[in-house]
Amino acid sequence: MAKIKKIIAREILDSRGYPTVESIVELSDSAIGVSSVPSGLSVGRHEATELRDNDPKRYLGRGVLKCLENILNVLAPRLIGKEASLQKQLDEEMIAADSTPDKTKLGANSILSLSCAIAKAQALSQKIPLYQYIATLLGANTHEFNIPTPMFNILNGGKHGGGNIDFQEFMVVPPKANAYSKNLKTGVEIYYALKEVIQNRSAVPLVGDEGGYAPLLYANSDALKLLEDAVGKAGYKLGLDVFFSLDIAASDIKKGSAYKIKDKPVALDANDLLDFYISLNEQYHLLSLEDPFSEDDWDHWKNITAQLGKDTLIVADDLISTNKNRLQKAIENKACNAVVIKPNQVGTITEAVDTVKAANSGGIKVVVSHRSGETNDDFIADFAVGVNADYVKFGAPARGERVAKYNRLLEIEHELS
Ligand code: 2PG
Ligand code: MG
Repeated sequence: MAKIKKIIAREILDSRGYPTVESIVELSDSAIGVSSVPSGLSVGRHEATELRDNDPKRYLGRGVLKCLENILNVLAPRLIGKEASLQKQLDEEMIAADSTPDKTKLGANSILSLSCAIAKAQALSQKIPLYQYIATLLGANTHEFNIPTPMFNILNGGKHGGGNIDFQEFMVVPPKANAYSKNLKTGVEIYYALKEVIQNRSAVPLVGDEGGYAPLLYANSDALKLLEDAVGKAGYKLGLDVFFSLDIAASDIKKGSAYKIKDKPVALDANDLLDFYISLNEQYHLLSLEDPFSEDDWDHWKNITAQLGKDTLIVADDLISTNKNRLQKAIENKACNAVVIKPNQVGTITEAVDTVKAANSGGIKVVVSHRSGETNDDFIADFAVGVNADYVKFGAPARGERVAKYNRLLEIEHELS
């Protein structure tokens, strides 16, 4: 049984060049866990607080020196000397030290970097893989593991695409039945083909925040046509070898009470937008549709789940924000049938695991996700395997901070075989 001996915190950069927090936790048996936190751009209103310095003289206010102070002066003194195996108690200790409902005082970024670093150090101390340690937190079978199916975000829009088109993520998803390494190859080959499809139209294949291409297009439906061409060019069949998924991130396209999309000359109300989704779904048989409506529009979430939920995953990201209570409400209201889990939306591993438990008991599919601002930390890959997620969203299969996660899944697949 090892105790927490030493805690170090540093300000490092994420994939956007924004500062983020890295924590290093050393145990009495010399096991060390290092973890850095990601950061979202399309941030839900119900997410826990990401604390920034707001000092305009440093990094345009994006510095995280206050987080480092909170870690060293407030959290470390409460954690040092404690048993590292008591993840739940340690996370609760940090929640209590913050004492606000949204972690506004100390910052979810400060707390999560420690929560993850403790988990990594403890797994090392127990000489077990991190995914196995995560499974013990869930109270799950630690002998049977699966690699979740990847959703490859190969075309970026919305806030991640700098205004090229409205919908945020256009994803290709291979079948669940296939081995992960085979599915990775499929995603990568379609990604290569998409570059050619874009170049053949004399456009420059520049990429967005998650490494997917971000061409300037007239309509969101044009992006689906490009994807369709790429699938064919790569030698695959849509609906057989691969399926389409969308993350609309609808809170970001809502202006007042209406949604403005390039495909229509006038802004749409929620019912018209639903009709638009229904027509897209008739054409493409979408595997999943994430955040189709804004984060508090419960009525239309219920409506779309009733209408499309039988064959399509209606995935709640901003609506739930990995918050267990909001997920309970969604289950009671049948407002979704799948949920995105992002540990930094709540701020501790324990809370993220609790939301997964609620999803499992409510029959809700689990999509474990990175953020658009990432580091090379591959914690989320182990987390996804440990909680037995159905799907993972790690962006495009390109750029260092994205492939770190895809490559870690390859490593786990190899280990399990
Ligand atoms: C999303 C995420 C991750 P962000 O909306 O699902 O893909 O984006 O991290 O910017 O919130
Ligand atoms: Mg989302």
